[in-house]
Amino acid sequence: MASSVVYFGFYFFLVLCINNSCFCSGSSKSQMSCIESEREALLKFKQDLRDPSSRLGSWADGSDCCKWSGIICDNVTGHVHKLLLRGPSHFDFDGNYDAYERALLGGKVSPSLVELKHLRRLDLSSNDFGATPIPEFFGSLSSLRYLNLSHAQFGGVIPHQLGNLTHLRVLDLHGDWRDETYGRFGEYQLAIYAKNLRWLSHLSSLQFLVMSYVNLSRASDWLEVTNSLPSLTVLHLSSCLLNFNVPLPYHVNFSSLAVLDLSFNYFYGGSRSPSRQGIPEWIPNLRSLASLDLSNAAYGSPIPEGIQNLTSLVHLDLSYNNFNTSSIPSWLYKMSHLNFLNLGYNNLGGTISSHITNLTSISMLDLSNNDLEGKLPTSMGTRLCNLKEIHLSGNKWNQLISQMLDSLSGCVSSNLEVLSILHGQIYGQLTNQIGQFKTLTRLVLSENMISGPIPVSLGNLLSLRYLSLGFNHFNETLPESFGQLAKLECLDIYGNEYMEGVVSEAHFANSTRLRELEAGRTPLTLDVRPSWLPPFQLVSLYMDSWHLGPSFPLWLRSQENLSVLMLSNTSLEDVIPSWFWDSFVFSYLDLSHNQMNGRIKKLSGDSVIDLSHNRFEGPLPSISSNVARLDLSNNMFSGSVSQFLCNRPSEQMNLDTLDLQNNQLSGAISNCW
Ligand SMILES: *[C@@H]1O[C@H](CO)[C@@H](O)[C@H](O)[C@H]1NC(C)=O
Ligand SMILES: *[C@@H]1O[C@H](CO)[C@@H](O)[C@H](O)[C@H]1NC(C)=O
Ligand SMILES: *[C@@H]1O[C@H](CO)[C@@H](O)[C@H](O)[C@H]1NC(C)=O
Ligand SMILES: *[C@@H]1O[C@H](CO)[C@@H](O)[C@H](O)[C@H]1NC(C)=O
Ligand SMILES: *[C@@H]1O[C@H](CO)[C@@H](O)[C@H](O)[C@H]1NC(C)=O
Ligand SMILES: *[C@@H]1O[C@H](CO)[C@@H](O)[C@H](O)[C@H]1NC(C)=O
Ligand SMILES: *[C@@H]1O[C@H](CO)[C@@H](O)[C@H](O)[C@H]1NC(C)=O
Ligand SMILES: *[C@@H]1O[C@H](CO)[C@@H](O)[C@H](O)[C@H]1NC(C)=O
Ligand SMILES: *[C@@H]1O[C@H](CO)[C@@H](O)[C@H](O)[C@H]1NC(C)=O
Ligand SMILES: *[C@@H]1O[C@H](CO)[C@@H](O)[C@H](O)[C@H]1NC(C)=O
Ligand SMILES: *[C@@H]1O[C@H](CO)[C@@H](O)[C@H](O)[C@H]1NC(C)=O
Ligand SMILES: CC(=O)N[C@H]1CO[C@H](CO)[C@@H](O)[C@@H]1O
Repeated sequence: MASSVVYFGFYFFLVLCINNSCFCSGSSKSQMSCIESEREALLKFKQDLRDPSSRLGSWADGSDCCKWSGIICDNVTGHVHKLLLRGPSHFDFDGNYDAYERALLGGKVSPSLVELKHLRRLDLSSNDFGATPIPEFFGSLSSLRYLNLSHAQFGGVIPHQLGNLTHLRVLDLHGDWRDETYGRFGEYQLAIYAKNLRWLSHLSSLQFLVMSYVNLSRASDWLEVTNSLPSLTVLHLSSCLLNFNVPLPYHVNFSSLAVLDLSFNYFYGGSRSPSRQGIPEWIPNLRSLASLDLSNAAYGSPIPEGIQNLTSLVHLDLSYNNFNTSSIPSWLYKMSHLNFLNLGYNNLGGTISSHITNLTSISMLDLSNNDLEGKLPTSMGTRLCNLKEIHLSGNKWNQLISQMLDSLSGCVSSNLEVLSILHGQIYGQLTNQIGQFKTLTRLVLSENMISGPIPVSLGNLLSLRYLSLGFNHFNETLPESFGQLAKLECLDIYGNEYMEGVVSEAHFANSTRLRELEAGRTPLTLDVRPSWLPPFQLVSLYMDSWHLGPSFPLWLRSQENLSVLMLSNTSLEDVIPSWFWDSFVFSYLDLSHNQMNGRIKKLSGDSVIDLSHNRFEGPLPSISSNVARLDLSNNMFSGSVSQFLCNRPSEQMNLDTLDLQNNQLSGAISNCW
């Protein structure tokens, strides 16, 4: 009764207001309050939830529930229309897992939600409901248009009551792997499953369906039911253990399907051996498809020719299938409408035909990890003007790098953002022509045989964020033009054993975003002032085999977030400064093969530490319980071993490898070990 009074008062007020275009603010506040019974239902719902980070802090008794976070009311009737409690992505927490877990909602979903009779949109995705079942009463939220329970860590069988949500347009039930539960063969288990999909056939308004990572191995009606949904446009059934040996409907036509994802279905769980059933013969019937993902779905079969009949296709992913076809089939070159083509990891051999230049719409082309060889067709660079990303890694090109870049020069070189040729058997010198590719954000040429100096023109690639040139035969030093790469986050020149010469402060003049410097096993010399304050804040630094010594590099003190430090064999002849152990919590520390000396009191917070082959002396340091691997061998530590080993008998140590050989230690190894 109370609620209907509010309803009418609110209604008249608003109509009046719209006409005067005053809308609902200021003095109108009291009349805006939500419907009493719905507020009570929401408070009950909150009470049963676990919310360690107080995401629902604004949900306070006595206040207008339409203003609470995550709630949207209808602005005419005042009924709660949307309940949007999507959790965060762990990417937002930059490795701080505790903070991430605290930000997830959990606990019990209260049936009081049924009171929200006008709820159209419910999003509880990306939370952690701890493998509890999806509540059956969701089936009573009969106004729902949108239900998103994706990655919410529900478990068990999907309740058939969802079949009563006949207005649903969007249903996202993307599942999760179940923690620490393994199947008969030790494989991970999926947390949610369905024995059949009969209930789904009632949802005739459904347009968008995601059931990826739901175990559908026993749902032999999956094809019949999904095919019969008249409005379905998007269907994601990745990693569902789908059975394709099911009764075929009379005619599979999925009348309005535009996006179909059947990836990772023959491969996981169920049958232990790769299937050779190939791609189902009904796929070529789906003439309206714009996007088809069959990655990891047809292991070892021939490449399915019927795909050429899908003339609306713009996105095609056929990666990870190890097709037994010997080369790229010629019909693929005719699919000129393709914008995205992934043929990675497929054993395809032979050369690339010049007909590839007919794919004039292509923006992302992945041919990595096949057996392709020979030259790229020369006209690629002038014809494929939409190309933004090309992946050519893991093939046997046996080409000069300059020839590959020639083939890509033209309109391609002025648009390309990603060029990746890792481990591609390319050689010769990288010349200044690379400077044409000004839009590159990611350049990967590592694990090849490229020789000569690194060209100065690389400094022109001002958009570059990721540069990987490791394990090549580059010589000479880095060009100073690297100091211009203000967007660079990761630089990898690891393992270029022919490089030599000086790297100075100027090489990092604008490196404000650099986080990873992987330059180990590259015998360069760093020449910077002791008081240098680098513009970057590194997370990992590999400089092993550089000439850094004899003094300890004091500029490291400015690196607040350093977690990996590799300074082995860097001619250091110094004591470790006192601030060093207090400033850092390393996950990896290697100072071995130097002439470092002095005493060490305490090794704290670190997990892998190698201080071997130095001249450290005095008693063995105390170590924190986090240390997992410790190498103090070949030093001049002295004193009692049992003192070190028996230091804190009550504490659980994580140590799994300890090397103390070649020191001047004494005493017996006692029982506390
Ligand atoms: C009510 O909501 C609709 C849709 O959200 C919006 O377009 C409209 O402007 C709103 N009206 C008022 C009075 O706020
Ligand atoms: C469901 O929520 C997830 C995030 O939790 C989002 O990535 C996904 O796109 C949503 N699904 C739909 C169909 O909107
Ligand atoms: C719909 O709800 C009714 C009554 O609650 C129930 O008997 C029926 O099984 C439900 N339908 C589906 C498809 O679950
Ligand atoms: C999927 O469900 C089947 C049948 O219940 C079960 O045998 C299998 O272990 C499950 N597989 C996974 C990966 O969850
Ligand atoms: C799909 O197949 C069914 C059954 O044969 C047929 O009734 C329907 O008209 C077909 N729809 C389209 C769009 O071809
Ligand atoms: C492709 O379409 C052609 C003509 O429309 C048809 O003859 C052929 O059988 C189709 N191929 C496949 C594999 O469906
Ligand atoms: C590929 O597999 C198919 C089906 O198993 C077989 O008929 C064909 O001979 C194989 N082709 C090659 C090149 O191995
Ligand atoms: C590519 O286009 C050219 C010119 O339009 C045409 O002659 C050739 O047949 C096409 N190649 C393929 C494989 O369709
Ligand atoms: C670097 O390598 C190039 C090509 O292999 C060679 O011509 C040049 O002499 C080398 N430079 C030095 C300083 O060794
Ligand atoms: C560093 O960047 C600034 C501003 O972007 C620019 O003016 C300066 O020339 C750059 N310095 C070097 C060494 O590239
Ligand atoms: C170190 O990392 C933390 C957490 O990612 C970040 O908030 C902080 O700004 C970083 N410090 C520096 C100096 O970059
Ligand atoms: C007072 C006022 O603005 N009245 C208007 C309300 O809206 C109707 C229809 O849009 C107009 O005809 C009135 O003049």
